[in-house]
Amino acid sequence: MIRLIVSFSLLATTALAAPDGAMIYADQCASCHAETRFGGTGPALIPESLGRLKGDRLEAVITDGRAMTQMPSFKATLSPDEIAAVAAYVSAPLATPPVWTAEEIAASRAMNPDYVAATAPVFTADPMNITLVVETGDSHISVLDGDTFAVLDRFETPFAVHGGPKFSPDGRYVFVMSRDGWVQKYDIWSLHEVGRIRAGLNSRNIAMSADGKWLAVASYLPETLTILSTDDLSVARVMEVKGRKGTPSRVSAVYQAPDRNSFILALKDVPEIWEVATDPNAGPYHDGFVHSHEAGMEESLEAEQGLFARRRIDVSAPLDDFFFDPGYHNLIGANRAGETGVVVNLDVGREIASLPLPGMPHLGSGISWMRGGHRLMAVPHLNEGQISVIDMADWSLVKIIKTSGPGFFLRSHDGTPYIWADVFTGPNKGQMHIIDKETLEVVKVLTPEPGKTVAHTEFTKDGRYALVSIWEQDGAVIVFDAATLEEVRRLPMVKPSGKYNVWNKITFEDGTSH
Ligand code: DHE
Repeated sequence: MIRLIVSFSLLATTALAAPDGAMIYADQCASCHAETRFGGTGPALIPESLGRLKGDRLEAVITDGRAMTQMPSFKATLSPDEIAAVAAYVSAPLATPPVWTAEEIAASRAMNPDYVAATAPVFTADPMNITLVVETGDSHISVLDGDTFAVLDRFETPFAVHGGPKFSPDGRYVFVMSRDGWVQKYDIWSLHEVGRIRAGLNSRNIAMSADGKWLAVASYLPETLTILSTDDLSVARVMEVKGRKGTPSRVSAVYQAPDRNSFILALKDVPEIWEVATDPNAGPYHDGFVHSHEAGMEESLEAEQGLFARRRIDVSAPLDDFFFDPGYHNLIGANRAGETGVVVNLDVGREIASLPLPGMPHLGSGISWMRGGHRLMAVPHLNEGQISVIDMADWSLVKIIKTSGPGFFLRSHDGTPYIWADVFTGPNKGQMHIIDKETLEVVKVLTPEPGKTVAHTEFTKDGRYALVSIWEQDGAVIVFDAATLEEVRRLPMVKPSGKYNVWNKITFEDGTSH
């Protein structure tokens, strides 16, 4: 009898036992996403990398798979409970904090054995007017001839490319980064990938040094700035990012400051901005700046010099999302509450002004231009249907331009009188506002594909045409005549996001984000 009861209770326990997410992961997922969950042929499955893919949305991806990728549907293999268990497992933090050292970065480097560097462009198109279209829907980049809009090549990228690709100063090579920290080097002249390396586990963006020798990779995980040699993607330096008091900090973004021969880092977790020299003759960069005349309170002034010397600039609270003035003397950063812009003068190394920018300003998408002898800058807001226009001489607010919803990207070009401003969220996400740079009035609202997200504009080298994304899986890039605002071409693309013209990028055209 006792034996019977024991057997029955064992049976009941087995029948009622919740599915084991870890075991399902090892069985079904690890071959593509790696035992470590750091990613393999599939992306990393750790909370830091999942972003907005949580709960029901994550379970839906496991259930249905992802169209046009290698992610299959598990509907027929796993029950809803098993899918929920594995989703919960990948959403939980790793038992031990992930490690990604310089050695592991170096070991991930894979150069393309088929790559042969061409001695001249293998196409007849103007190499300065090439435009890249990032197609996030199936992880590819299309290489467009900026005059004929013919697709010269379409190459595969790592999953989830984010931020602007960065071009070498001569426009020949481009570097692309994915949220999983992969950096890919592509030779535009040869239309071939050169190689790739994984610089971080969860990365934010990349920046190119003014001399084209170094590429910096900002990461959340680990909390590092990785500096690669652009030549062969080898690791030049991995800087652990820790505040003055030793607190580790994620790097929100790294920016290239060509006029200063440096990288500027936005730090997420400590009230500091870092400047890292890309000039071997730099310095001394004063690091510690705490000094008081009270007895015993004086602290020594540390100094670094030479290549990759680091300077700390103290700010009152962590700042994100930077916009720079021409010459890179000042930056504007957004405070965490998303209500204020803070101006930091990089020459003197301190905050000099603040301005009201309520509604989550997206300073990284800011642009600037000259109007009546004044340099103005315009910034969209992620939470408000408005664009703030600021006079960069005295940081005063010139105007708030109302739009039909919150926007993400702003673009213009020296060769056009207009700013193109999208609406990224809400019922009007299909609208593109055309704003006159002189009157600051919305002169037209384009709705090329009602109901579909229409976002991100890039211009051709001469500013004659504006390329806009229909940001959908069965999307397109629409080419508009930038003067008449008429559609002239429609190129089918798979969820196209950002577009990047070689000339506009390497000349730091005013109308483009850098
Ligand atoms: Fe981006 C650029 C940060 C969400 C598409 N985004 C940038 C840059 C930063 C940034 C710091 C500038 C880097 C550069 O180009 O060197 N982005 C952030 C965020 O903090 C935010 C709000 C949240 C996050 O998850 O990271 C965010 N970004 C998004 C998206 O959801 C977008 C729309 C879709 C996607 O692909 O993830 C998106 N971000 C982009 C694009 C650029 C970008 C296309 C480059 C714009 C350009 O013209 O240069």
